[in-house]
Amino acid sequence: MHSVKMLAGATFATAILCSPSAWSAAPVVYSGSGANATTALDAFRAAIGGAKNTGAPETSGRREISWDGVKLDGTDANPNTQVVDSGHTVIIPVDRFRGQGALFEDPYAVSGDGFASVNPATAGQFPAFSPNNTFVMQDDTPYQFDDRFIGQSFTIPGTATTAGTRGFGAIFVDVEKAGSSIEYFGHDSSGHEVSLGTFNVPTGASGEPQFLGVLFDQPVVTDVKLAVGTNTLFNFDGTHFQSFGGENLPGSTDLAVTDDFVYAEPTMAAAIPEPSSYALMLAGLSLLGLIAYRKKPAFNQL
Ligand SMILES: [Ca+2]
Ligand SMILES: [Ca+2]
Repeated sequence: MHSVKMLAGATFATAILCSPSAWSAAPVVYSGSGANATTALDAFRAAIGGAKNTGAPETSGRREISWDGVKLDGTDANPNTQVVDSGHTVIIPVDRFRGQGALFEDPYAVSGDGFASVNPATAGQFPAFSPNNTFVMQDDTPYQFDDRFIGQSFTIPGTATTAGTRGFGAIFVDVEKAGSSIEYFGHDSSGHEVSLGTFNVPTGASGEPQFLGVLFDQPVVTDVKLAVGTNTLFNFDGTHFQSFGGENLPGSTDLAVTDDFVYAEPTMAAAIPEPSSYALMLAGLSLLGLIAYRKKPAFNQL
C-alpha cells in the first residue's frame, strides 16, 4: 500500500458511521477513453449531483480544477509559484487550490504548452482536455525521473481542516499502456489510514484523453494518489530543469499528464469501519462492483 503524507498541523475530523449498513452500496467506477472520457466525466458529475461550487464550503455539489486559471508568467495569485519557463510552465505550491478544498503532497507543475517547454520530445503529445493548461508531477531531484505520483488530500474549502469526499475523478491524457491508476484512501475511527482500493486508468490511442472517477456513498475519501504514466516528464531543482525525453512504446515507458480534477464537495470525513468489518465490506464491494460493471459497460471498468 502506498502511504500518503499527512500534513503537519492539519486537524482530522471524522464522523463515525452508525451502522455497517451504510456500506451496503458498492463504489461506482466511471471510466472511458477518447469520446467515452467525456461521457464518463459527465456521468460522474451527474452522479455527484448539485452545482459546481467555487466559493465558501457547501453541503452538496462538486469542485473542479481545470488548471486554466494558473498564470504562467510569475504573476499567479500565490507568491510561492516557481517559474520554470516563463509563459509556459510553472510549479505551484501545495496550497494553490486550498480554496477548492485541495491540498497537494508536493509542489506540482502546470503548463500551457503541453510541457513541450520542459520536454521537447513530447511536443504535441498531450493536448489539453480543457485548454490550455494541464497538470503533472515533477521530480525535484536532478537526474531522477521516477516519481510518477500526484498526492492530493481534501480539506474543508478555504481551510486547513482535513475533510472527506464521496468521490474523486481525473482526466488523464495519453495513457497508452497499463500502469496509470488512482488509489483512494480513508481513515478508520482511530485515525489510521486505510486504502479503499486502486483503480486502473483505461488505456487509449496516442493523444486521447482518459477519465477515471470512483464514487462512494459516504465522504470517506481523505486522500488520493494518482500514478501518471511510468516516468516523470522532467525534473526541476529550483533553478534548472532536465527533460526525461520521449516515451518508448510499445516498450517500457509511457508518459502522460492530467487535466481536469472533479470531486464531490469536501465535508467532514466519515470514518471507515474497523479492519474486521472492512474486510467483509471489501468482499461485498468486489461482488457488487462486478455487477455494476455489467450494468454499465459503456463507461464502468474495474
Ligand atoms: Ca485544463
Ligand atoms: Ca503516453
